[in-house]
Amino acid sequence: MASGVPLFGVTFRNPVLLAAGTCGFGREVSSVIRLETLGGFVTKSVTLLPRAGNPPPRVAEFGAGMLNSVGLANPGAEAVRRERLPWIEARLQALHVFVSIAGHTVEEYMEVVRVLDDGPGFLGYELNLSCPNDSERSGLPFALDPDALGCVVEGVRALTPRPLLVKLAPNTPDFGPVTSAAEEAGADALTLVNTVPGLLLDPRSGRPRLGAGSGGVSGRALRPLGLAAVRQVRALTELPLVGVGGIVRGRDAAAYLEAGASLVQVGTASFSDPRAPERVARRLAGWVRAGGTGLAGGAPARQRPGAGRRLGSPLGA
Ligand code: RRO
Repeated sequence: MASGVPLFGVTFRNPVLLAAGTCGFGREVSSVIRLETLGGFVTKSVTLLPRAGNPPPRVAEFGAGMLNSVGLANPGAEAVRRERLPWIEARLQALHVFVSIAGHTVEEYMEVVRVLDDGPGFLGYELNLSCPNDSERSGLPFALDPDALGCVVEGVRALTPRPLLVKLAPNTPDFGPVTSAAEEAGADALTLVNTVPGLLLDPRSGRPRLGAGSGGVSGRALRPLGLAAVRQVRALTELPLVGVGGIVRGRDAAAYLEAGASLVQVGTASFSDPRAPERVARRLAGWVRAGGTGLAGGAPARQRPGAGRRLGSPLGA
């Protein structure tokens, strides 16, 4: 395994996490994914009230990945606080867990944090500001509106000292304004990227393959977009970056670290092969040992003053 990654005042066993929306709250995948081989995971996005999600089918495969429109199905903040976090606390102490949170308004994000913040079992939050499958706000995610994004981050920042990852969208025309807005409002790191909006049609009927119509593209097709985003944002900020999109092999994860990420997330690859995340972590370590990255001198990332610790190499090398 790659050696530990010191970040946010803890050490991640390795740089590989499971991505939001691909592992539930840990328990759902714990019989098929050896979670203890990973650095941690991000939960399914949590909203204040339970959401049933979108009509089926919610996922469709295509040659280069997957399209989804799950529609934020989740049990709501109270149930997560009462049932899911205690399970994580009891079973997964060596893992670092981020709770993904989502909402329609700044106040909803804040309310979710008020419900969860004194709960057990998690390190911090990933603010999902980039869900492509939410029709509120005229379908414009917070991540495409720097002012709105800044308001959410600022509102949550005032409520919690826990680390805040801010998850951005790949279809941002210019990462500059959203990066500055997140940083100025107190983000501790940026997660790049969420899925990109897309559509699959049945060629005979002309009808969408997903019940909700369009959805978010993930998997291999997303990798060039994720890498481009990490490289661009690396030049804009010294905040730590978390790279996600199309990671299937150790070398894909290594490319994200080369582009400037400190941690990576594996998502879609684990659906077809639950051993994929563990293999990515193992092969990434081999890749680094073999000198496949030029990272031994350390990453350029810094941490928000107050979050405290200076970063070493993202690989702990
Ligand atoms: O639940 C979803 O449909 C979903 C979410 Br919240 C997200 O952030 N990204 C995505 O592709 N699907």
